[in-house]
Amino acid sequence: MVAMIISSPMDPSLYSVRMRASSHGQHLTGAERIVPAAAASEVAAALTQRAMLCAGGPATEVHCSLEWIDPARLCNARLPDISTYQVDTWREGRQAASCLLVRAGVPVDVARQAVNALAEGAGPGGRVMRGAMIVDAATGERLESDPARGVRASRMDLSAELRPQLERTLAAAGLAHPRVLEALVLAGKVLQAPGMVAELCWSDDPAYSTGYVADPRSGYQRITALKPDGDWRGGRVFFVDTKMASLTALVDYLECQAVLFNAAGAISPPVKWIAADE
Ligand code: WAQ
Ligand code: MG
Repeated sequence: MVAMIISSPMDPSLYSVRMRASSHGQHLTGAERIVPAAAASEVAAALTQRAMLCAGGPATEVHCSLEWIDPARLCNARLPDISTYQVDTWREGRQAASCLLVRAGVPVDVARQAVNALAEGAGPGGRVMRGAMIVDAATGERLESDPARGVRASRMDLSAELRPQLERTLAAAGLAHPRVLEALVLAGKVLQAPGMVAELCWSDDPAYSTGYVADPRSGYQRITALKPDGDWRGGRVFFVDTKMASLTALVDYLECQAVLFNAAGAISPPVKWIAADE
């Protein structure tokens, strides 16, 4: 008789499944999920396959880890609301980004300095960082200890129930691109961090120029162009109120705290950005 151990579909445990792949020391791709125990090995296989088929490959090293999440430490949360500002040019988009950051409580010079840092490549030698800059929202000082890596938000996902439902609503709103869902989940976790004032982001993908400014009150505010087509620079900035939380507590939350989203926010139809005198 062959004994089989299968985790029961009723097992309420959740696992963090994380994959990262590199080619000769250069980061290629990464992805992560939080899934029920019964799905963990299947999801690990799917992420590993994604790494092996990655366009920039072949991957020479693939790391995939599965980690049990202590249910007592899991945080359940609701995703931010989504709005979209349409701009005619990336220059207008960058002005809109500064303006939304100011509305979130970031001084205008700090906002502009951060936009310029991403535009010029915020890593050493003007390269793209692997993670985010952390900026003191009051002074503009950069606080991340490693300027090449920055800080990486990790251990966040949608619940198994919310994922298909959100995929449908995003598709119906014309937001089917997987980057939207991924960035929304990341921003959702970031906005709940202690002392978080706002986040600024645009992709390093030369073919993807939409980015966003997120803040706890206004949610996830997309801006349709934040860089010229073909620009390979991009990144993220987390603006923090250092009086509200220590850097150690903030980084620990961003990297380690498991956050599972089980409710969606509202989605507003796109509107034309109108610059106000701010
Ligand atoms: N934590 C912190 N920073 C990160 C992380 C992370 N987990 N992942 C990426 N970054 C930083 C890193 O510097 C990347 O170069 C930069 O962010 C951009 O990452 O609504 O796709 O994955 O239409 O290229 C936003 C708009 C898309 C989506 C953002 O970012 C929409 C995107 P990418
Ligand atoms: Mg990228």
